Amino acid sequence: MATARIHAARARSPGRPLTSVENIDVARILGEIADLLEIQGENAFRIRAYRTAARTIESLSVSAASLAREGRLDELPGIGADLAGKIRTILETGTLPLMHQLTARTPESLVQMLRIPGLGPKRARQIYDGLGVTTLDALEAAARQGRLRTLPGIKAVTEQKILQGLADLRGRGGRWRLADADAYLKPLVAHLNACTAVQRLEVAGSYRRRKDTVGDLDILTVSSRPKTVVKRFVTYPRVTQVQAEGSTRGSVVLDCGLQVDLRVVPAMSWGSALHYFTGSKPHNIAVRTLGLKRRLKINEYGVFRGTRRVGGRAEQEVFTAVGLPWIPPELREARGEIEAARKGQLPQLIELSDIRGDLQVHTNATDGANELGEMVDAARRRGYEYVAITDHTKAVRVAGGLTRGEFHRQFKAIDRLQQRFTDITILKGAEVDILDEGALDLDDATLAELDVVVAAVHSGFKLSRAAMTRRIVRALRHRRVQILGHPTGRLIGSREPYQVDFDQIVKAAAEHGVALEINAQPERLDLDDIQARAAHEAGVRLVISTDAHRVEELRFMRYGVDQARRAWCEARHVLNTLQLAALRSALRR
Ligand code: DGT
Ligand code: CA
Ligand code: CA
Ligand code: ZN
Repeated sequence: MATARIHAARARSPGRPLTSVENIDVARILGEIADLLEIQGENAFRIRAYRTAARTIESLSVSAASLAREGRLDELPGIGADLAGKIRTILETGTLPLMHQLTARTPESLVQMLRIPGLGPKRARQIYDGLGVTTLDALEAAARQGRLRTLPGIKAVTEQKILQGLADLRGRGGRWRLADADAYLKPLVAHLNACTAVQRLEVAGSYRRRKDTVGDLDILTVSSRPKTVVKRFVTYPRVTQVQAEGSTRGSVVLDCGLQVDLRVVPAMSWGSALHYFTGSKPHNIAVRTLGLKRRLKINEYGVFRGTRRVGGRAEQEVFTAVGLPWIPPELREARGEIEAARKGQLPQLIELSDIRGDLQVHTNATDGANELGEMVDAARRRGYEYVAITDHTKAVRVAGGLTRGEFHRQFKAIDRLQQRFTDITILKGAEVDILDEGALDLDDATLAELDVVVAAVHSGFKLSRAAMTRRIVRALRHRRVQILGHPTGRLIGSREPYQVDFDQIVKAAAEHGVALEINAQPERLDLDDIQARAAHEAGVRLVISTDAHRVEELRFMRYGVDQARRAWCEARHVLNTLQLAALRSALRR
């Protein structure tokens, strides 16, 4: 979908190359090509090559453009000279001729169907050929009327899944995962900061509050030449639609579909504008109401007593005016932060630098992309004191889960590797699958040898609420389980959490001393902010883990910490802020 808009952008300004193609764009184009190839019934090898390349590029921590400049694209795993050349073309032109050829050969409705979460190319083709479905509405009607199940291999549950996928696709309501918005934002901010008229810049709104998803981006700047800044903004090469262009504000849509608002304010209004546009709206209203009690008018222009300006240059002045200390943006949701601030009881929020290790990391022994040694070395380079290797158990077949024998081989490899490193401790772990009835997918003797046992649900999402609750509580009772991984199973924008009595999970976790995970994968962020807060307020300990499946994903820790901050977490609520010895005893039950 992003690619379609990229084409539109190029059509609008022929001959002008995109100056800032991001890794995420390259990944989307490669992924879309893989899907289109699959629809065309192409060779599986070729399809896989594109799909792997897409994942590799998406999770790079450096920009593909910089690798291309250094001629180093083909050093990436799975990317040979041919793919490297294609990636260079995408970077230079924003697209690939192959993309056009494939899209031209594929009916539009099939391309649309590919966007439905959970509907793959094979099935889309089958539905298209079998029923002649040419719009998403027709697809929905066919699913509701039970006509899809007249096709071989499609059952009632498949129809339900497709309907759910359609609802998710539409109901995402145009919200963006924070990490995706980040990827689009970075080059835009660089573009603005390169303009000498921009004296100060901050991204406000839900982005600054670090919400798990954002509706749009709100950029705030200070300048004495606002028109120049607005011009710079609306002429950003990736703008496809200018919705508003005023003397001090602008509003645009980028080629990916993301909306961005810009406001330019004078330096004397910076603080009050930053506070106002950071929100949230209910928080703003509460602060403004406090102001009214002191006969102060508080708005985006400043803090006023009558017509006299009494503050607004710095954000702190807004809070000071109403007798409060500065409140971190992550807390500004009108969830008790004003009360806490008034009593001097704001939490000392956890910071990324408090994190001493990662407790859920995968390797290529299962579905990870990197070798054990690479993951450990990357964790070490982040300055961690410890890292837990937690590959899947055998029930998670799609991930190539390990048998007990394979775990023992991995333990030996860890022992050997540990001898090479004195500055990081490798913890032996597993992400043990919780089976349908709540039993664990690994024998007790092997579990007893592990330093870190993460238990998690990977199948049977459709159990009743009662059965799912029983299943998880039973797993939490197992004396070897230390952490419940991605506790609700949600995937932002594509899968709802499974039905479960969350209060019972919290109660059982507290009773048995099991920690709940904040999984930092940008599409999981599971627990979410509200659940994580409920958990630690009930005395449950948390961990923040990246669930990294490749070296570059270790950086997702940032997003996990963001959500922990939104959950009012202090370092003491999170076990992986502890030094190794303390962590070990905290994990022991
Ligand atoms: P989003 O974009 O849906 O993720 O959420 P926000 O919080 O970024 O909301 P947005 O972009 O509509 O507006 C940015 C901020 O501007 C918002 O957090 C608070 C402020 N704001 C917008 N409209 C109003 C309003 O009517 N009253 C007050 N007090 N503040 C507002
Ligand atoms: Ca916003
Ligand atoms: Ca906005
Ligand atoms: Zn998992």
